[in-house]
Amino acid sequence: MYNLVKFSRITKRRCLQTMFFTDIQQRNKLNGSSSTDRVSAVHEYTVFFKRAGNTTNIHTTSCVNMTGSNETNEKQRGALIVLEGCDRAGKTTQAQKLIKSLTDDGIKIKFMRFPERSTKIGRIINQYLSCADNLEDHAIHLLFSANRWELVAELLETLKEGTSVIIDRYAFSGVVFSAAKQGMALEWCKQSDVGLPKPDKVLFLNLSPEEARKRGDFGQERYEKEEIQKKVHEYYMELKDDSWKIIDASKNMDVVQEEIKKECLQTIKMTKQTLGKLWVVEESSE
Ligand code: Z5A
Ligand code: MG
Repeated sequence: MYNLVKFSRITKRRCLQTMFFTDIQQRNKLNGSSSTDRVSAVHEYTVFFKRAGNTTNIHTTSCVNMTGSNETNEKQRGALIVLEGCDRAGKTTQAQKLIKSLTDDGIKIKFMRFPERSTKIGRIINQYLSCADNLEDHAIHLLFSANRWELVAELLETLKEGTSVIIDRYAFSGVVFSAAKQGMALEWCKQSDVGLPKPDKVLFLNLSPEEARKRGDFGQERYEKEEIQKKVHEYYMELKDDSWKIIDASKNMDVVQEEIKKECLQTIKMTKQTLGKLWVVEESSE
């Protein structure tokens, strides 16, 4: 009886191992990387089995299993990558270049941005940003947040089908621009975005307000003032965690692009199946 159980466990493990390698090799092919990239395959396999062998410790509240199952041949989800940074740091320019370059390389990739001004909520935000309308500080903060929540289903669906998403600004912008105002605490500002999909990587394009001023159109919209930008930078640094990478955005556009692309490819390659939830503390199910 013991031998039978042992045998079936080993057999099961071997089957899973074969399926897992095949899956990774297929993904590598799609991503344009070498199908013999065994080092990363072995790494992913090890991480996977550490988890699978310890299922009681997998926390359920702080991450989203993209398939809703624990089958091993599940489709690899896309990576969620966010570009953040102060005004005129080059987020939109870099995001667009990146989308083109990754698409040309055959990688499934989609562009999103916040605020997304084309929705009903987005149109109100646009009126506010262009100073055509005024809104109470807490109210506009919640609208920025609602603008993200209204697109979460679309975002999750895209990731689930294996397409990576590059987002130009996200909840971090929401928090820092509101917190830079009088009487709005950073912790309060985070609350409405708690539980959003957590980015696998945040690329922070770092540029001083002095450098930003030299770039086009600075000062046209509501927050484009130097003292606000300085506070915004401070708050960004308070939100920074291990998933952030600071990029020097004062360099030449192509140099910046090269660094960003390298980070994205690495993130796409190493993306785990479970997607975290933003600012949700991990809880063990024990
Ligand atoms: N906001 C908020 O309050 N709450 C929220 O929840 C969210 C946002 C999501 C509008 O956002 C405002 O909304 C924003 C935060 C607030 N306010 N501010 N400040 P937006 O994303 O729509 O803002 P934008 O109008 O697109 O500006 P931006 O994002 O700050 O700029 P950017 O995308 O970082 O820069 P860019 O448009 O790519 O480049 C700017 C110029 O610099 C352009 O002429 C480029 O050609 C040039 N450029 C770019 N890179 C370089 C390099 N490397 N060298 C030289 N020149 C360069
Ligand atoms: Mg932009």
